[in-house]
Amino acid sequence: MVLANDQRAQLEALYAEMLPEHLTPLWESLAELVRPQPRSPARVQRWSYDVARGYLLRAGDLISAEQAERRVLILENAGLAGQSAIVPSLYAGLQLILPGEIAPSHRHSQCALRFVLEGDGAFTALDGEKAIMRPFDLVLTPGGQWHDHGNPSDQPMIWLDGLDIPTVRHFDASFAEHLSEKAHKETAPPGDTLARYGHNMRPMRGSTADRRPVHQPLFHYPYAQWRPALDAMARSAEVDPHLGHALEFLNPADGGAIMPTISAHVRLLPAGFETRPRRSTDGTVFVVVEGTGTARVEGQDIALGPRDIMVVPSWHELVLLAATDLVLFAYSDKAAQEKLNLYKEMNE
Ligand code: 1HN
Repeated sequence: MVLANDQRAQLEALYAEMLPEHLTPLWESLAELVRPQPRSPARVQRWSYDVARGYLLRAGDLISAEQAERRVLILENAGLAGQSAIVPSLYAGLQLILPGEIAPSHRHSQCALRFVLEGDGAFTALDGEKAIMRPFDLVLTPGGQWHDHGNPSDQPMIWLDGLDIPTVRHFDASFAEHLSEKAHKETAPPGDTLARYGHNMRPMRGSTADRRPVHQPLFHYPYAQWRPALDAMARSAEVDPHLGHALEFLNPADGGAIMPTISAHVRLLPAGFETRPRRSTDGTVFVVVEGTGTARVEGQDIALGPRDIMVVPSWHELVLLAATDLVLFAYSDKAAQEKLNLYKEMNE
């Protein structure tokens, strides 16, 4: 805006007078408020699993899971300091549960996913039904459902938590409560829901509607199912130039994203493959499941190794280069953006 000196002075005087009335001029901030394209405050970042794990295990010596309620190190984006956010809409954390520990039952408005990184045999119980967690399993705890965790195995268990905390905060819509008992009473044998809804089938009679919400029955997507599916796809399908071989996790109730605010997928990039450049409005959290490679984000190279975690904010150009076969898990707020008609991508 080009303004004459005296006009500027008079406007500044006006702003100063209005300020106590909580009135501010749109014309001074319009260009900043309505951007021609996204300019995320979030930064591109990678967390080395080994470094984060070291700190998490040290926290494990100092505070119990029960004391902490959830023993988690937040992966906080440097561009969003103090917001407990990895991208403006989403949260990420690394949770540790040691042998014999429990994390008590609670429920809240926020939706969560767990992606197992280490250990075998701990569980998440959802409304009293356990999902036994194995490496690289995806487990959901959708909003409003009671959940507790326990580790009856003899190994530490570490998983990535992905939640829509900043989204719920944005809408000022957070409710939470604790169960009076530490663990929910068992309502079904482990794996019951997976057997009924995890194979493109659903019960004809003996509906679980009294126990599982009809709109969101399935909450366990085992590695033992998704990994062979990805392999079969890689053997038979032509590789997508932007994504590699990619499969999205679905809610069997409606064929849509796993939860109302969060989408998740896995992909396999064959050794030597380099993706075409792509950008999308859903800032995305990636986890390396296996292999090594490089992420080139806006021309900046980030080395990727097993279990590393990387965030690529909205509208950053991403090229992935696979040194070996590279398998990635990813989650984003695409599900929420599509509902709001905001989602866009650009594939070069
Ligand atoms: C939560 O419920 C869990 O259940 C983990 O494991 C992390 C962070 C904020 C709010 C709720 C869990 C969380 C959380």
